[in-house]
Amino acid sequence: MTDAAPQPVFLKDYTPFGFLVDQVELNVHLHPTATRVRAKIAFRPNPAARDRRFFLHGEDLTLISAAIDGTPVTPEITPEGLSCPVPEAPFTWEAEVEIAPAENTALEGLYMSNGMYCTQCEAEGFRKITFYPDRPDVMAPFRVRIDGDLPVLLSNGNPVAQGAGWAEWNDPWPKPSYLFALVAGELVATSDRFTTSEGREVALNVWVRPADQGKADYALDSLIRSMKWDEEVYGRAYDLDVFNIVAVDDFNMGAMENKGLNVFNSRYVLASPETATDRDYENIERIIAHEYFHNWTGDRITCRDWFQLSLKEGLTVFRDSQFSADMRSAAVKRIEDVMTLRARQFREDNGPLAHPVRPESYAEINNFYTATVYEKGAEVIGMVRRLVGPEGYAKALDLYFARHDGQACTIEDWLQVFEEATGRDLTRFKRWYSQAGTPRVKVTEDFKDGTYTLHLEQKTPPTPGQDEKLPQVIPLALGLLSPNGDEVLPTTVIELTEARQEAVFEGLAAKPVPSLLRGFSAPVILERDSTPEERAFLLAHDTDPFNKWEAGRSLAREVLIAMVTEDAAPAPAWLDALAAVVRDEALDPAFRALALRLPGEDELAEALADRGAVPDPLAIHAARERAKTAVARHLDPLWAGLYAQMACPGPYSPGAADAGRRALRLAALGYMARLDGGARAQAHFSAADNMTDEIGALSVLLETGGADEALDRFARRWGHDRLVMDKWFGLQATLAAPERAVAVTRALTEHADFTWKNPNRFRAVIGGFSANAAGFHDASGAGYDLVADWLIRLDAVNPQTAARMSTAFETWARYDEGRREKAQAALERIAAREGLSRDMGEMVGRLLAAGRIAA
Ligand code: 0A1
Ligand code: ZN
Repeated sequence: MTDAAPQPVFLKDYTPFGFLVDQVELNVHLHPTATRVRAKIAFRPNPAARDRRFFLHGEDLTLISAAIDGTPVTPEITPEGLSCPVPEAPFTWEAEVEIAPAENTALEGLYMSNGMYCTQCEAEGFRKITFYPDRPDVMAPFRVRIDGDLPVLLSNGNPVAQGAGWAEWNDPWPKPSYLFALVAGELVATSDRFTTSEGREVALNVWVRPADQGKADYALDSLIRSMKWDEEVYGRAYDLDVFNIVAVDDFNMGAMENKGLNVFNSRYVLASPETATDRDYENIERIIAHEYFHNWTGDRITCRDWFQLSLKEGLTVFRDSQFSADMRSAAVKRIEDVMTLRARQFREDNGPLAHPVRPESYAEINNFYTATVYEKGAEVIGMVRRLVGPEGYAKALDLYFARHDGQACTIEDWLQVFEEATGRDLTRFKRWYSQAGTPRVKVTEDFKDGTYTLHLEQKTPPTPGQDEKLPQVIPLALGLLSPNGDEVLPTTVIELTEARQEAVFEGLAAKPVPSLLRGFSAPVILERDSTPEERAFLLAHDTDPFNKWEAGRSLAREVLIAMVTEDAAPAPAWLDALAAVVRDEALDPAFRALALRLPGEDELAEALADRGAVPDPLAIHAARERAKTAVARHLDPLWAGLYAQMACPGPYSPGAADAGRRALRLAALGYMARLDGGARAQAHFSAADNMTDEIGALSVLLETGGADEALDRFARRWGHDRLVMDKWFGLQATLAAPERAVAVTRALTEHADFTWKNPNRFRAVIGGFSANAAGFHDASGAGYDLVADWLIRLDAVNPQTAARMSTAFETWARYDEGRREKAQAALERIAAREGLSRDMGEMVGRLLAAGRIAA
């Protein structure tokens, strides 16, 4: 290992940088292996700082020359950066460095992707472009000149001037270096214009490679809707003359909010009905909105340090969720968000990688772009909004933008505007930022003489480094239903603040059925003994769409657990309740499709572990298969009608209404395949005129067997399209039967088109396989070894993506001793590697340490 115990950075150690930057001028002369970057930076002493040591971050840079106020200097250089004596007055720093973007496989800093140059600077990539105080609290205007033999040369801000082989850009808004971007390539734009509420004319461009021309319309349309929405809902207008979006094939994450020049993973830009699924369209809309919204929540107001990451990410995820809810079905969006939260964030919070929304230390910040910082961070904002109400929220946000525009802020600044705007004390609420783990709320009840009492107890389990937990402030939205199904108490929010509390409801004629945690009003786990009859009753009668779905989901979970642990038959009450939902034409098809989706294998494993059992991945897989077949049989009379009824007339539209119909139709197709041997799915596959139907039918065939021919046809048809082929690779790894999964995945890694250095392709295969619970947790340990081998291989070229993928091992400690031993051995093998990255070193260290405690 390079660094067995990488030096952690602590939140408590924050100190401001000793200097302010008034202006940055960059001149980038592009060359694949010898790009020259000249920087001229105006520094002056920071009156708010005591420490005046002049240290500039810099990694993998060859320094050609350096000067202060025109006089050459010879700084002291380490692998992390340089230092040198400087005047005690304002001064100009100049440096020229050389870098090799074509050799940059880590995809941080300036790199190349298919002949185009692009940058990724968040979190700490700018230091690979030039020497700089690469920290978010140093904000400056940037002026950039690019020289390069490519037709399109882009950077942040407004274009100043351009000629053959050069272009100049000026970004007047002070920004931290992580928002710097540069793109150069042979690109074509899909363009439009937008006039802001402030009367500014903005040129909008979505840049793609010529071969992808024609696939950017939906991204552009999503951008325009996002701009309008942010003006209408948050009063935020755009602030430059151009807004550029670029699609790139090699990208570590989803997209990046660089000021005025968003860079996107091409999978979140490119779409046509033939190549993109409904889910892809939905993701494009959401991520375009997310990056655009960052212009205010991230760029204009940024983070003081990386511990405050959720200040911009939690808030921006919250905003993009509101946007998606407005564009589509709010109920369906909420259900999908909660499914993701539980699958990713609850899993994180309950395992060795648990950390607070605002972490207190890290070795590598790239490891903290997590579901906790993003999704739990968004839930925390949703709770604040629930506590202060929509008007209080709007007032606080106005104050936030007015007071902090142009600043690098903290969670304290954020909470302070709520306290001032609403008069509410958030001292206790702030624990949501510092305490890791998912609170459990245990509910018991009694009913006497018309009085119904809920006894509520909350407890947060220990997480690594945090044994003792304090009670959280939990907004609990609830309603009460009378036994005949009428709502006797409409949605009411009660606030839990103590470890134990009661809520009393008087004057009731009969014992009500409670509908608790409506709309999933807080990211907690509700524990309450409930009968299948009561769940079926709520599934039929609850007026809250989230809880209606939740009732069905928890019913399904209980049934499946009984099937695993007691080898029980699927409960008829569940099958009947499901049939009633599917038959109910008053319900949104998208909702009905969600109701037909069974809890995943990982969710069941988690539920079992939670009850003190050791989950058996194969038994879970088998029970789930049996349950699906039982559903198929029980609802057999419904499928054909549903399949016919949900066909979409007219040309493909990615909107929520048609997407919901397709989802329900494909769900029906999936169940039908268990009865007709896949005949209808084969026909559906052959007749498909859009990717949703094509890949939907292919998934059905993969699950039920008999997909070989369809796979071949698909590959012949789409072999030229990287994004479509990612789906082909991913599905096979994810859906392979447990006993074949390792072999199938290994074969995929041997495929000529397994271009593993491309993060999307690596994620499709290795990430897809890791999501195949029964395959990955194969008792032989072969799944662990396969993933470990590939993590080791990728770590040497792309530490960031490799480290993210190590979360495959997040749940290893919940399994039996045999599996634990093998998983631990695989992790130890990674940890022992010579030259392991800091990213991977930290992840594997955390995975192992907490696992050993649990073991
Ligand atoms: N800020 C971006 C995501 C992002 C984060 C880190 C990156 O590299 C380490 C790249 C992108 C967002 O929230 O969309
Ligand atoms: Zn973001």
